Formats: sequence, C-alpha cells, structure tokens
Amino acid sequence: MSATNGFRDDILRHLKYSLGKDEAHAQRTDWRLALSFAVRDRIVDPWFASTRTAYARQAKRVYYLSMEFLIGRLLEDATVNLGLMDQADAIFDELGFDLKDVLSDEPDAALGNGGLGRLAACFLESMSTIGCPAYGYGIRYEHGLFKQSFHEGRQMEAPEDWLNQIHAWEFERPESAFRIGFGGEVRDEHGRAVWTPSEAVIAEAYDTPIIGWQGRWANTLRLWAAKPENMFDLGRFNAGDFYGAAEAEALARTISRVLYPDDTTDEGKRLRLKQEFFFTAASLRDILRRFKSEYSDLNLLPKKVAIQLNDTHPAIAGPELVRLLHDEQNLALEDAIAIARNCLSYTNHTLLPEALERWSEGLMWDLLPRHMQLIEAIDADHQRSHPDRKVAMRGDGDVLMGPLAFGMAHKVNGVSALHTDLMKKTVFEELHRLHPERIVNQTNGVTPRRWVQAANPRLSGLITEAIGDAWIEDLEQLEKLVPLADDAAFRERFDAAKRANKADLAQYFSERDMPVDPDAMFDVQIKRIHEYKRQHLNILETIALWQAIRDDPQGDWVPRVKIFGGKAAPGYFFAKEIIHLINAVADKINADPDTSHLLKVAYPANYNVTLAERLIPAAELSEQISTAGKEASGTGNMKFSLNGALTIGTLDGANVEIRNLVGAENFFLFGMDASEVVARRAVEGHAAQAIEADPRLARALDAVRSGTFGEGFEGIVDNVSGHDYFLVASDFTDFYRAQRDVETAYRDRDAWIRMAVLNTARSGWFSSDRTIRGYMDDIWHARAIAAE
Ligand code: 26Y
Repeated sequence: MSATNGFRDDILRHLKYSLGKDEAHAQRTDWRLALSFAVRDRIVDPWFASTRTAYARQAKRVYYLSMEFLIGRLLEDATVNLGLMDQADAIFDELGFDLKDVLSDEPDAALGNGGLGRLAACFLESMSTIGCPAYGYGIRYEHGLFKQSFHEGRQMEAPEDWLNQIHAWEFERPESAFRIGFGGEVRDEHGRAVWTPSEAVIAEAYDTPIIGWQGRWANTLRLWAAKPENMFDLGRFNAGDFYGAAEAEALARTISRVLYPDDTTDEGKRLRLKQEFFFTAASLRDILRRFKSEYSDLNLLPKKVAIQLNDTHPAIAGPELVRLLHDEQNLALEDAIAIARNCLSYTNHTLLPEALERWSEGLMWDLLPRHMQLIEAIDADHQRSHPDRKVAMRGDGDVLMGPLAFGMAHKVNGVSALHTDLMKKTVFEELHRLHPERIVNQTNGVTPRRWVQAANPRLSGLITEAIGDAWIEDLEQLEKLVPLADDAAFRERFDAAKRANKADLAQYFSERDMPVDPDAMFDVQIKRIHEYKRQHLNILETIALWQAIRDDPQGDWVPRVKIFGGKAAPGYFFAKEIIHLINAVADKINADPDTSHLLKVAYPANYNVTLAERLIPAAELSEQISTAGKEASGTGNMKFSLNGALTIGTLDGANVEIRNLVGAENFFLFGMDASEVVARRAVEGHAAQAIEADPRLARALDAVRSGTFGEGFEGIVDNVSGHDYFLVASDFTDFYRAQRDVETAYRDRDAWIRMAVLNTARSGWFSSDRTIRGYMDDIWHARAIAAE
C-alpha cells in the first residue's frame, strides 16, 4: 500500500489540478492523462540528469535524423521502463478500472509508414537504455499515417488526428525556433555567397523525453512544427479579406501538416522536398548552436557530433552543413566538406529503383539555389579525386540523393548482411569500388522492452522465472532457455502462454465480427502491402488450400487462421487490388460451411503498432515471403521469432540471419535465392511455365479469373501469369510444399513447441541494443555514459 501511495496521490492530483476533473466525473481519457502526467513527472529528473551529465562529460552526441518515428503509444513503454506497471495495476484496480483499458485509450502515434519509422523508434529506446547521449530529430506531423477502413473490401483512407486531444508527452519549446528559407537568389558579395530566400517559415521545437530501461537515462525526441513568420495579416482582415488574412499561416503550416503515406515509391512532390529541407535545416542549426555553446573550434565538430541520416530523406544535410560551415562560418570549402563528411553517415533501407530518391535540378534550383551550387561543387570535387568515375551525384537532369548521401558520408550502412552485400554489388557498385572502406553492415534489431517485455507479459514472466530478468537488457541471455526446450514442463508452460495469447486474440476478433477457432494455427502476415512482399502469393496459396480441402473435406487437415494486416500507399493501385482480393477471398471462404471450421481468413483494418503488439504474441507462423533480394531486412520477422513463432520464409533480408541463428531445422525455407531470382527473370515465359507445371496454381488462378471471388481481379491474374516481376508463379510450388511441411510439423504439438522455444532462445542477437552498440563502435565512435 505505502509503496503506491505517492504515485496514487500524484495521479489524483493531476486529475484534479492539471486536468480540472472531479474524480466522480472522470472518464477513461481523463484517467489515462492523469496517469500519463504522473509517469511523466518521474521521467523529468532522469531526463535532466542525462542532459547535465552529457554536458559535464563533454560527451559526443548522436543525432538521428529521420522523416519518420513510428513510436506508437508511449504510456505503457514509459510505465514498463520505470518499473511502475505493478503499482499502476494495483492503483487502478482499487479505483475500479482495468489498467489495460486505460492504457488502450492512448492514440497510436503513427508518425511513420513502416519498417524505417519503427526502426527509428526502437533505436531511440535502445540509445536511452544503453546511455548513449542522443537526440532524434524529425517532423511533428499534425496528421500521421492515414486511418484505413474497408468498404466492400476496398481500402478507404481517412485522416489521422492524434493531435486532436491533449498530448501528454511533449513539451513545446517556443524559444527553440529557427527561420527556414526557400527559393530566392544567391549573390556574390566580395567572393562570399549570400543566399536571400524569397519565402520562409519558422521551425518550432517540441520535445518528447524517451526513457530507457529502469529509468537510468533519457534522451530527447525533438520534432519540428512549421509556423508562419507572421501569424496574421491584419490589414487584409480589416479590408474584409478574412480568408486572405490567414493564407500565409495556412501555407506555412502545410509543411508539417501530414506524413507522406508512401512506402518505397517516390511521389516526387515539391512539398516533400520542402519537408525534407525544413526538418534537416532546423536540426542542423540546432546541432551547431548546441556545439557552439560548448566549443569554439569547428574542427572539433566530428569529435563531438555524429549525425545519422535515416535513408536519403535528410540527405540535403550534406550540402546544408557545408553551407553553414563555409558560407556562414567562413571555413574553406574543402575543409567544410571534409568536416561535414566526418560528421555524417547514411543508412540505406532499400535497393528498389523506384524508391531511390531523385529531385529534378530545376526544382532544386528553384527551391534551394545555394544548395544546388554546392552540390555541383561537391560533385566536381569528387570527380577531381576520381577522374575515371562513371556515376555522378547528378544524372538525367536529376540530383541523385543516394550517391549524394554516399558521397557526403564517412560510413554508409546496410540493414542486413545480404542487403549490405547487394548494396556493394548493385546500386553502389562503383562508389564501393572507389571507397571500399565506406560500406558497413549493421543488421537491424528491435527493442525487447516493447516487443517482448511489454507486449507479451505471459512469455516474459515465464522467461524471467526461468532465467532471471537480466535478459531484458542483455537479450542474448535468452540462450539460457536452450536446454529448457528439452524440458517437458517448461514446454508446457511456454505452450500455455501462447495459447492464452491466442485466446485473447480470438476474443478480440470475435468482438469484431471475425470469429475464429482459438485452437487453429495462427498464421500471420503483417506489413505494408507491396508487390515485393507478395501478399498475393500468400492469398493464392490460401485459395489452393481451400480448394484442396473442398476436394477432400474428411481429410486430415490442420485448422488454420490466415491473418493479414497492412496498409497500401493510397496511390499504389496494384497493392490496393491485392487488399481487395484478400477481403474477397475472406468473404467467400469464411462463409463456406464445408471448410470454415478448417480455414479462415482474418484481415483486421488499420494495422498499426498497437495491433502488432496484439498479433505478434499470438502468432505461431510468421510469413516472411518477399522475393529474394527485395526486402532489405525486415524487423517484424525478428519480433515474431523472439515471441516464439516459426518462420516460413525466403532467403531475403534478415531472414537469412534468423535462419542461421535459430537453426535450419527450426525454420521453413522455400523459394529461390537472390541470384536464382535474377536468373529466373531472364527465362522467357517463366510465369507461364510455372503455371503449366503446377495444376494447383493454375486452378487457383482460374478461380480468381472466373469470378469465384467476384469481379475485377483480372489485373492480378494477368500480372502473375504474365510479366510476374516478383516471381509469384515461380515460387508458388515450393511455397505450397513448405506450407504442407509446416502442417506436418504442427501436428506434433510437442515438437512444434520445442522449435518455438528454440526460436525465442536463439533470437537474442536481434535486440536493437546490439545494433546500436554496432553503430556506436563502427560508425559514430560514441561512448555510453551513466547519468550522475
Ligand atoms: C522516398 C519515400 C517516398 C520513401 C518513404 C518511405 C521511401 C521509403 C520509405 C520507407 C522505407 C522502409 O520502411 N524500408 C524498410 O526499412 C526497414 C528498416 O531498415 C527494413 O527492415 C525493410 O526491409 C525496409 O523495406
């Protein structure tokens, strides 16, 4: 009782004095906010202590620049990391509320699209847990990723509005604001370039503290909001032009209005380039201001400042830092370039040609004329040192952001071993030859605090009982579970945890009109909808399985629930067709009285971080079935394996490393590898051949074409049986075979659980703590410190 008293008092005090609510009338949201403020109070002291210590030690700081931070809900994370979960549980029990219910009231902050944004969020948490002095820098989007719903099976998009309510975690910093200009002209004044922008907005900082495990250290996520220079045109208002009076404000705010809902297709929009420059320029000015408050010698910059570019989205940081150092701080151009390069490093997250950013030189001259001059100078400088080079930083009238980021970084990293290897052999082949030391690998990871400890309390409780709780910050200790895979009592408890998670999920589905059998195998594919991720391969296999069951309803089938989750970019037509097909197949087969006890498809709408936290602990089979060579890493694959799901997957991204660690015998491999994919594509008529050779595939495609699931799916059938760039047809037969192997394995429940335990036990390497330590050692040369 006494242990919870102070905390309880704080919650009640915030309810009354911060929110102005009477206990008798408080709603769930009021309680959630009161709890958030009470938890936040407990973050502030460690946060200040961390900042003070970093100054006192003159520590090197890491700056993580990212267009996306897919942080999800923050309250549970913070409560878990501060060790306050049990107290909060007890307090709300007494107050007559279910803590889970209170926690689930928080909106899911979706300031990102998918893997790249979620990785940034895991990294922030790991940097705080480790005690690496760091800032995340990004954009405070008013609207995050759109909300998805289904209408007649098709994706509908509605704006997301997380800021429509009190946001408990951020602190507005009106005193930390910078003027960011665009356009205008560059004049030469006594040999110095002077850029006079034609328009400008104000970038204002909002800080969110990110607390690490056990509250020992906290870093800051600083997000920039765009505000107008002059709020309001009183003259126009007084003249009766009420809309016109507010125009400048609306235009300025547009910059941080909405997250681009793109995943790997470059829309080439002027506003996006403005967003990129806006947050990059504000962040660099903030970084230089902080540096100059401590040091006067700019040559020290690379010793004290490491700036990581999360993909090319902030790649304008190269020219902008050169501009600040050369034009504004008067360093020689060569020195400015060298210093900037020694501060900057770049992570590549994709090799898909359509996702590699490029901006037309015309647009660049128009919006960023001084930067365009500097890009020419940087490019020429590179050309001088490598006269025989073929790849430039510009091509076909565009600025190529990949080569620019590469050229301005001292290290460039891939996100899995395979992806790093392919970077060297494909997109960056020549640059790698010119700079063989530059490309390094840092395989992605995920934070175990959120993805195991918080999301899967049953499993984490069991693990902690078995091996103590040190695994939470030293995940490779999960290895200690290996011998327990052979312990029948432990297996039984592991199984019980999984079954209880499945029962929870089945309950959740049934409350949403999707009744499923909790004893069926839960087979899950959750990620953005994209051709290369091949959700259509999965749904074609589902159709073939359904047809096989219908042929032999009395056969010895393993009941299965096929679970899908994911959004398509609103402009990505084919991905939206795939969504429509999955929903159409679900409608048909879920209603089939002969098979629905054996096979169901569940596709809950609006997949997000919160839904992932619910699905992953309940999953038994993890679908990682991308065309080999296309998925840079994947991070969902790691979360599943850690939570005791087995993977069916191709040799792509980090699947390769997962399989090596958990053991080939505990992983269902299928399909062509990356080099076979390239060879297969060169075979004339590869899709037709594959269909001809596999009657199951032919029959499944026929069903789709002939309207079994409704009209309008010719596009998918034509694609798979025609051009089939992602080789769905060619990988189908082996995928179907591997799925049957999965069923054989699943029938031996005990053996399956043993494999599941081994997946958890051997996945500890996929902690983002390990990844961050890799960046600190090999790229940032930064050291962890303890707050004093
Ligand atoms: C250019 C712009 C429209 C754009 C916006 C977002 C381009 C790409 C993206 C997002 C890319 C992304 O999320 N990539 C994923 O990064 C993960 C973290 O490294 C990888 O695990 C995953 O394989 C990769 O697809």
